[in-house]
Amino acid sequence: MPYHEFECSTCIPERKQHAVVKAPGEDLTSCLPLGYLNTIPGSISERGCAYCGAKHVIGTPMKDVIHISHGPIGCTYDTWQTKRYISDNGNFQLRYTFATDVREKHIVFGAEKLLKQNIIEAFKAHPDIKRMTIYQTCATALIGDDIDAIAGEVMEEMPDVDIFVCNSPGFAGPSQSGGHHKINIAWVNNKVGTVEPEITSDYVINYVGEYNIQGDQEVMLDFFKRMGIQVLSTFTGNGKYDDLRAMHRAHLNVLECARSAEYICNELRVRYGIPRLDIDGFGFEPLSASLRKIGLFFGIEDRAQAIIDEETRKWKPALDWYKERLKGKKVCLWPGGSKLWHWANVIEEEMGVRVVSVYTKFGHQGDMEKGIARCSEGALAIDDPNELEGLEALERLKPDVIFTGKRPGEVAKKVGVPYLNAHAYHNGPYKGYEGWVRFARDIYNAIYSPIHQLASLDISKDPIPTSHGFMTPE
Ligand code: CFM
Repeated sequence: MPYHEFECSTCIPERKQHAVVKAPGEDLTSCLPLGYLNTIPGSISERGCAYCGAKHVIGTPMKDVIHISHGPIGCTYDTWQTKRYISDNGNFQLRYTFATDVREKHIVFGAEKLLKQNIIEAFKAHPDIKRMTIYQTCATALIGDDIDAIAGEVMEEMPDVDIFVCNSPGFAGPSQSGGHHKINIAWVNNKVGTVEPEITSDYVINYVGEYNIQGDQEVMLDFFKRMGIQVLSTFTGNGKYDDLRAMHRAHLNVLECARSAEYICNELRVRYGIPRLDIDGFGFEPLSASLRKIGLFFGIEDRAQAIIDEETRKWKPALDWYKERLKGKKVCLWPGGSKLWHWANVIEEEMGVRVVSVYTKFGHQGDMEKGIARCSEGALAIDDPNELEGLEALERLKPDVIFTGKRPGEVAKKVGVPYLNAHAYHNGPYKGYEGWVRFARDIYNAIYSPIHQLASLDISKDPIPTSHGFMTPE
């Protein structure tokens, strides 16, 4: 698997080891792109920071909580509402964002007083909400504010509230992945085991690493409910703060995104002996295998099989209709983390598209290894890409569609490549059988929409289609 050097990055020679082309019969152990290292100076990375990974990926999906950033207002405001992790309490966690608005004078004199004032003010403004998370940022980490001490003071003064502190400033890791780790461990250290749940079933799970993007989690919970499983907590999509304090009583941790949440599962195994079962809600086959595995664990395989049969019968014909029309279409699969391996081979197998490139912004080597293993020969794999490399890859590969985030997605549109939002989805949920068909329909619509032919027209030269045929410019 030879390294791939981008022309635009020849001035940053270290970048060469961060991209590879999968060669015939290659051995993954001998040549993987480097990954999960600090971004190379000079390369304008598309990564998020460790604060963002802790707060916006994992903390904020919790729904009955005031989430405060202790720092300059930009940290929270500029990252607000870019996600679609919905909840069933009117989306409290998405509607409001809170920051202590640290200014220069606080940097000089300290911002602990300001923090305490803000905590009390926020609880007073929302008297129904009794739970809070507080996030350190680079600025308040550097001046050394003791957030834990302030939270402790407030909890003493207001005995009906509970506060969780996450000390994961932006610089606490090479990317958002560092923040995932920090908040996983802080939660298990400080909150798990502080509430005792009511157990109502013989089959009790935590559903971990699932963030309810456009309702993904609701689809999966419906399957678990039909199997008679009690879901004690959801980490953290649509998650209730107090349910998540009771994670220690589950019989099994069912883990979706291993990149962001394997840490807490591993700790729960060590500390409470709860086994970890990795599953995959995307794609008919991976989802069916996952439901079977959970059924097998509890000895209720027949219940899983009944769901698989019913759902497959209902949705497979629609999926096949799209597969027929998507066959051979070239795709760049450029998400942030684990979706490169969750999706790589199953979209080829079940939708007929061909993955010509995968990338990850913050995946570890293991994510890249799994992603590349699931790609066909010739696929270009890139670690922590920059915008110019993305453009060069699009030029070289000429994909029919790319699955990525908003920022690279808008860039792709400008060069005439349709994009699907791999993070927040276009018309999700994408999990579950029906969701997978919805994903196929979004791909179909992205590729075949006539808007792309119109967008690539040069109206000064090309004939313009109108309702009565083509009009040629003068
Ligand atoms: Fe896991 Fe995620 Fe992802 Fe992730 Fe993300 Fe995301 Fe993603 Mo955006 S937790 S690693 S940090 S599956 S926010 S819900 S879509 S980059 S591939």
